[in-house]
Amino acid sequence: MSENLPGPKPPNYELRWVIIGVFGLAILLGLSIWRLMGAPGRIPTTPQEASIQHILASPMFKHPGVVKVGPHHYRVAVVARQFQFDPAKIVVPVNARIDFYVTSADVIHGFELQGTDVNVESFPGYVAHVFAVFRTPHKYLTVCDQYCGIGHQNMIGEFDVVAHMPPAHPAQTAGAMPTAPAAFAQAGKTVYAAHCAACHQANGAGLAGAFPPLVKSVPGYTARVFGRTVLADVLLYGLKGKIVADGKSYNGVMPAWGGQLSDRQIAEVLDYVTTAWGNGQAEPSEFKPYQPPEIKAERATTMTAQEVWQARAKLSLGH
Ligand code: HEC
Ligand SMILES: [Cu+2]
Repeated sequence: MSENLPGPKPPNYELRWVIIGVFGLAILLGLSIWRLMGAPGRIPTTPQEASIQHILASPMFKHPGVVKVGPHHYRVAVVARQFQFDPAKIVVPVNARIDFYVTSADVIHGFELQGTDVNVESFPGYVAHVFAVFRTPHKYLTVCDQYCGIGHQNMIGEFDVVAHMPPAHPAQTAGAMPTAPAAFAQAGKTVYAAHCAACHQANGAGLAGAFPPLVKSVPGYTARVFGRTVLADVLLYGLKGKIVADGKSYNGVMPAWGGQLSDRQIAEVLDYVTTAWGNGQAEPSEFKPYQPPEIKAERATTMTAQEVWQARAKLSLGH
């Protein structure tokens, strides 16, 4: 009753709201710090760093630069790092489709071709993709438009669109990789019969519910940007986790073969499964057979069968 009467307010009337306000702020601040400090759902740092290494070790980014992938079609792979672009100078021809793939080796950078619409953010652990066609010869600057540290202003590269490409350096054409003799796939057939057919069957059709088919599903890997590497990982390190292949679910364990088979045998069996049973026709046109050095390099990235499963999940093949 007495509170509704006019008259002097109790002495701490305003202070009450100050205290409630300060407490509210403290709770909000505490909650945000708690989230940043490792509460569930925080931005993962370790797995992401692992995938930076994985991306940088992949065939596309191991030797970044320009690769001709078809008539009037080029692929440009760029690695941004503090404080430069690799490669610093890029040359492409006019009237060709240019696919840019940009990744970052350390912090967030940008890749902007000044005066054009080509402008992507490059996050460590991710690959940005954009394509463009340039109609007239011109020299552009490539700049990093995300402040990335003290040397940020030095992150400038050159991008030249020329009327005629200079003769390609051998390492700059997709065909530069040594082509496997047909003998590779042939030898792979023997490896397959000895080590794989028991589960995946001689005709590659697998056994519904137990062993996934390799028909159709293998070209799904090689058609994706990092699929080629992940397919080699499946062989070297195995695969464990729920997957969907050709519309059916599997949740088994693919044994790791890295310990039993040599680099050459793994390249051989991969060259067999990527070409047998009509898979060859489904491969992308720039597909090149596996060779032992690629397998050898992939052995350097030690993975578990679960990690391979995670890498496969990123390809959106079905899981
Ligand atoms: C003991 C049985 C077994 C053997 C032997 C075996 N695999 Fe597998 N493989 C599996 C299983 C099970 C899976 C699915 C794993 C899962 O569910 O995560 C699989 C998955 C795969 C995949 C991925 C398929 C997809 O759709 O993602 C490939 C490729 C593959 N195996 C190739 C081979 C090759 C090549 C060999 C021989 C060197 C081989 N496998 C030997 C059981 C086997
Ligand atoms: Cu930068």
